[in-house]
Amino acid sequence: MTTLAFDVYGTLIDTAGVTTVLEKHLGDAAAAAEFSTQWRQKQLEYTFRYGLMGVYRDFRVCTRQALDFCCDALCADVPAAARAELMDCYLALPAFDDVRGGLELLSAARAKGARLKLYAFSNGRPDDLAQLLARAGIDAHLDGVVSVHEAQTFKPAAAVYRHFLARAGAAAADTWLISGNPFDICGARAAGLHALWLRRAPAAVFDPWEFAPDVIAADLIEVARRFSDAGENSS
Ligand code: LAC
Repeated sequence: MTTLAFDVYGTLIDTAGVTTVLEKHLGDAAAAAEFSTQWRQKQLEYTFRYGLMGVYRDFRVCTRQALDFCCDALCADVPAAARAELMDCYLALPAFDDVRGGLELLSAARAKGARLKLYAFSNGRPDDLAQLLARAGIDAHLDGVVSVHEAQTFKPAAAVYRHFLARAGAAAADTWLISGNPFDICGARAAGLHALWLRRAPAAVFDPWEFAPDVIAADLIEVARRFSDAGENSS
């Protein structure tokens, strides 16, 4: 049995989906794109910092604090109601275009005998993830959703990858993390899992660390083709 753990934000779900609402409030497309990038970077920085501090504040808190930081840092006059709208937007972010097709291919492969288990595995809160994946219409393809919330820390702490394996009842040697986030790939490799980096931007550069991805793919269709014959002849 091969277990695939799909990262959510930046892998299945596009965090740049906030750009349209940001543009409405900031009034210009370039400012909205810049804000969206910085918001995401700050959100992740906060997860790393809380992780190192040994203090847990959930992902929604990190997202909100990062939003408030960006409003201050970028001198954006975003009133409270607009900030609330942006936070709601985070619960309805879109899936990347290739995601539904890729998951359908994997589901079809399973129906033909591929021995695969499919999970979402994310920093997000369980209730936020349930809403997000349902609204994006992809939850039905998954065997389960594992949140770091259950381990009370964030990726790339080794504890969260161990938690994933325990929840999925999977061995590290049979498990692949599929992620668009290089720090997540490094964390999974350091914890002994296999890892596939979804290089969503062709110009993206991977960190020059010893924890490199086993495989690089451009989209979920390529991922699905790679795993479609997984373990058909083994247990
Ligand atoms: C997640 C982060 C990496 O979904 O965004 O876990």
